[in-house]
Amino acid sequence: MTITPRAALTRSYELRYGEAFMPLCPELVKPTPDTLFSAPENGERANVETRLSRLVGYLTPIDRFYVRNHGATPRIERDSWRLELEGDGLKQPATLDYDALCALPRVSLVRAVECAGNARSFFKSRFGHQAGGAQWRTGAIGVAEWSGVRLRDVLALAGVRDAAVDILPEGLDDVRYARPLPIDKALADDTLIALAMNGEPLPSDHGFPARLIVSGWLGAASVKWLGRIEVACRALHTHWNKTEYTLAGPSWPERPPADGVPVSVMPVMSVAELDWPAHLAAGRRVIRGRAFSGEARVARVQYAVDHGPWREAELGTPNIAAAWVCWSFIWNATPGNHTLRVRAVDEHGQVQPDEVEWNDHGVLFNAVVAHPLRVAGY
Ligand SMILES: Nc1nc2c(c(=O)[nH]1)N[C@H]1C(S)=C(S)[C@@H](COP(=O)(O)O)O[C@H]1N2
Ligand SMILES: [Mo]
Repeated sequence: MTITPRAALTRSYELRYGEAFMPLCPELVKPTPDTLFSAPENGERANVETRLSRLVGYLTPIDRFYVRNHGATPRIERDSWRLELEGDGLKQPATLDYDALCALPRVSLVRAVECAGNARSFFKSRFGHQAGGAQWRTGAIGVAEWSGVRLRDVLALAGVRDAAVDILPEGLDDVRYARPLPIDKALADDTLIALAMNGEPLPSDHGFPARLIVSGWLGAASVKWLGRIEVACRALHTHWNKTEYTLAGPSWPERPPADGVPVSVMPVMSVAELDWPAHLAAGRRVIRGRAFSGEARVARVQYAVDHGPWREAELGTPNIAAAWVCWSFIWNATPGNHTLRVRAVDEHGQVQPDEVEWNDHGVLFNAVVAHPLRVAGY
């Protein structure tokens, strides 16, 4: 299989965007101008978060969808790409090319991908010290329409044994990123191998030619640049379910060989489509945002400005489970400094808490935050 050196790609973007084009993130292929993205502190070199104030429409456009990579984006040729299926959980191994995937029934789903570490930077503001990893604000989430094939249909080509326990999807990036997934979730109706995003072939940074989409789970489950899937009749462990993407620390149990509880479903959470701090002009403003909750649908969103009462925000359409819902309210902005609090409640009654417990890797922060609003005078 051919993997083009990244330098060659950067050059083609330079041609397209001109010499003056300065990417925020040199390890990525798509342009990441700082008008659309910000780079989290401690975020290595290949991570950019969405500026939520630049969202338009229900879906996150590709040009502003956050990227979380453990290394540089690899460039993979579609024609020489292969997906290897192997392991004692399969009746026989199989090798598929791109056309073999395309021949399977097509499925399109609107789904969120959210990093388990989204909002990690708030651990520092609450506890006084940083939790390990990229210091995301709240922009490590996006919602796209993913089209592809069911992982179940792909695995069926090799035959899954009843005794199968875990699968290990592996990426073709330098680090060979690979996080195990329980077989039940792997075989779920809405677990996909995506080949397209928002109607376009998957962009390189988002996993071209094929990536997993694991609905409602942490982004780390949705392995990009898929090259191999092992299916095993035993529990599988890698760095990414043992010592990263776990709830670990004094308040959490160890689950040997993991240092804590491996993260699966994402919690209920809301974000405002505002800069941090937000700068607004005084007068009647529409304040907007998004709310989401793992595999569930959001039922209500409430907001409070300064020390005012909680009020109901208006929810938009669509409201898709395991994606998000747009919310809004009208606020009469008066000059000065204000704070906005927002909390979402999902269809199962899960509500954003006021506080979360510390965890060492800084995952699953979903507490209500006080968003600073600066309103200029008339
Ligand atoms: N092969 C591979 N897949 C990966 C990663 C990676 O570094 N390598 N990062 C994971 C993490 S931690 C997240 S949050 C999502 C991010 O998806 P995105 O970059 O398309 O937004 O991809 C996941 N899949
Ligand atoms: Mo992530």
